[in-house]
Amino acid sequence: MRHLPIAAALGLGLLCGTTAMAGPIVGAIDVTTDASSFPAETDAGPNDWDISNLISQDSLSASYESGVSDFEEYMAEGATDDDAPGSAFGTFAPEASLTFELSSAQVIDGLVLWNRGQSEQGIRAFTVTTATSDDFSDAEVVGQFETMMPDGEGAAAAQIFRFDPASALFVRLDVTSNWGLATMANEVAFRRADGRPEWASTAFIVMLLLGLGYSTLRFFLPKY
Ligand SMILES: [Ca+2]
Repeated sequence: MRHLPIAAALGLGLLCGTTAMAGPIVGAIDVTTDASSFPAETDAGPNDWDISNLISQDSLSASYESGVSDFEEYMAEGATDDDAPGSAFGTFAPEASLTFELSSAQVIDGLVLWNRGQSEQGIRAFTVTTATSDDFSDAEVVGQFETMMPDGEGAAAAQIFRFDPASALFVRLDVTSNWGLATMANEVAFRRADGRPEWASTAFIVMLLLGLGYSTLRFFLPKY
């Protein structure tokens, strides 16, 4: 019974330590697609709808520092994308494969998508696959998702999609449908799973010390 406080402290600490894990937001260093983007000459300028616009941060209302900014803290700022010309990807292909390359192999457990705000535009359903090999020979399908229908108001809100932690140097979004007119999106970034507890680490230490202190006191107190 004397070891009960220690066990309780460890148990509670581990419980808290596993309920909330911190992790930074991570941007890709490159992105490619098998789909043809809208012809540049039909819009405001060259490469206006190029796939590289997906990782530009150009029209986000608040920028992040890849690998540094805390994902949850950044998301709490409520950054939107204003749908500005020249900062979105667009294709008429209803199905498109979007392949992102990260700066190094790392464990990720989510992504954030700023889709299109215009009605009948934007990614609808998509599958997420991760890999550490560029030929995707070790590919792992981590989830299938559907976005919210664009409200037609213009600015696009962030949509977060979480999945089980998976090793990734490459992340592929296979778009399987759009919201009617075109497959478009403003920006994509990822969430790295750092595997360290957030605020709960403080609670863990406090409970561990309390448990150890109580056990030590019990050990030296006279026993009747
Ligand atoms: Ca963009």
